[in-house]
Amino acid sequence: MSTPQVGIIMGSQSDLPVMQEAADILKELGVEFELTIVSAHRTPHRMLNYAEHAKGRGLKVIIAGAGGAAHLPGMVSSLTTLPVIGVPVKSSNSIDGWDSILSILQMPGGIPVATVALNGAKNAGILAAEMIGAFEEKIAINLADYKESLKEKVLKSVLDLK
Ligand code: RP5
Repeated sequence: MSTPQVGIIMGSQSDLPVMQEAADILKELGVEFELTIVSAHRTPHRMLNYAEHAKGRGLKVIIAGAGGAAHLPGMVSSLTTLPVIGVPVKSSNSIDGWDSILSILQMPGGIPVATVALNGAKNAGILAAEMIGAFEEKIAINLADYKESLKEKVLKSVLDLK
């Protein structure tokens, strides 16, 4: 197994059912990844260490998921020059999901987090693969095949309706 290119992190094990979708699509697209739990509030030093060493360890993109007062993606972005994709999670401590979305989305100027939809870990995985695919033709080809399969599914459902 080669060096992971994408780091998937989440604030709690309770985020895993959502964040697993990022891992699944990265696997399907042939992108090496690692997955672990890093809590901004409960393990702040671990977060600092993860973010500061991510680039040096060879990661190219970080996907960070959290719910409620979701500070993990933004704080990680503040500590690295790697692109950070944020996944708002509708967690048990989230009122209705908007708290997670806005905590991740409304970043101050200079510290971007590319925020996907609520529980949108699958798209986070695809977006990370697209960033890698901009420089690696093999991954770009896998993405093109994936998007072709989406098109074929729709066209099949059109035919099934007839
Ligand atoms: C956030 O609080 C985590 O990312 C999770 O979405 C939420 C709830 O965490 P647990 O109380 O389930 O560990 O920091």
